Amino acid sequence: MAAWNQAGYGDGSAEPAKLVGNAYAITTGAGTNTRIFNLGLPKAQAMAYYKKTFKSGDVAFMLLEDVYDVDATSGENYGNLTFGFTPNFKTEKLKFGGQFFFTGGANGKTESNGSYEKVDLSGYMANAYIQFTGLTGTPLIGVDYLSGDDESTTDKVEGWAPKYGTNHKFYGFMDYFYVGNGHGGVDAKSAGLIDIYLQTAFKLSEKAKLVGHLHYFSAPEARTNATTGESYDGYLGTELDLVFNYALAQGVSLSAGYSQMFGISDTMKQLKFGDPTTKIGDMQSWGWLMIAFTPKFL
Ligand SMILES: [Ca+2]
Repeated sequence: MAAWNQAGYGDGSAEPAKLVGNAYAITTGAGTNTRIFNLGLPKAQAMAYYKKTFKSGDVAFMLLEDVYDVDATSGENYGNLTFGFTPNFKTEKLKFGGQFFFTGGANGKTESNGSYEKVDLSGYMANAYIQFTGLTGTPLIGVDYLSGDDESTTDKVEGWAPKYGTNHKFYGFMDYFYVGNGHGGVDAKSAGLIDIYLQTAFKLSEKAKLVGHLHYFSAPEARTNATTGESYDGYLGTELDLVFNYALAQGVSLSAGYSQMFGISDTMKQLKFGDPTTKIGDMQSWGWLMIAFTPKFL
């Protein structure tokens, strides 16, 4: 069986991984890369999902197991299991609920003298939110807690990381966390995240809507500076996301967004750069413009 892109990216660079026989062989072009689409590649995956809807809400349960090969030839593998549930409730003027997930098993492997040791993983996340649907702007207040890796236990990973690209939807549109570079480590090896947020949406007219999100970020785990030995944890920064939507015509809408990160702390710099004295610009912001055309064919 061949992977879809055996010939490479089309720009001459090698594709990061190829399916050979029953395993993804690792190629080493510019460096070892076992990732495609910036996702880890499980060899096998099992999932179970059950959702029960009732009059005043719903609750969903999910189980997900990922199994990875340790290499292309040995047949050995390691895996981890994620399970949890998502309850949601609503009344006439309120919505509230949360998410609770745990991942346990192995985060990866280390190799010495041709034998593999699995690295223990046990991380969790919890979310709780309440939305006042009867108020102007339908304000939603929530908190996300993602466990971070304890840097003092190097033989195991205690962090929790979102899987399979759901990252952009959460933890701010600027994607500071779990999307691009790590924060005190990558994915489950990061310092974790506490995100306290307020979400609002104002209908300005029949055609126009303004969405505003505010995030207050902090880190549950500390990271030690390699040079000074000083430890950094707690508050990271405050992000404001604004999105303006306008319906131009039937099936055509214009969206414009602006986001800014305020009050970046020494802890954020330690987590991002490994150095709290790093100088960065005062304005950490981005803006975007999008025209969406969604025709109805039937
Ligand atoms: Ca650890």
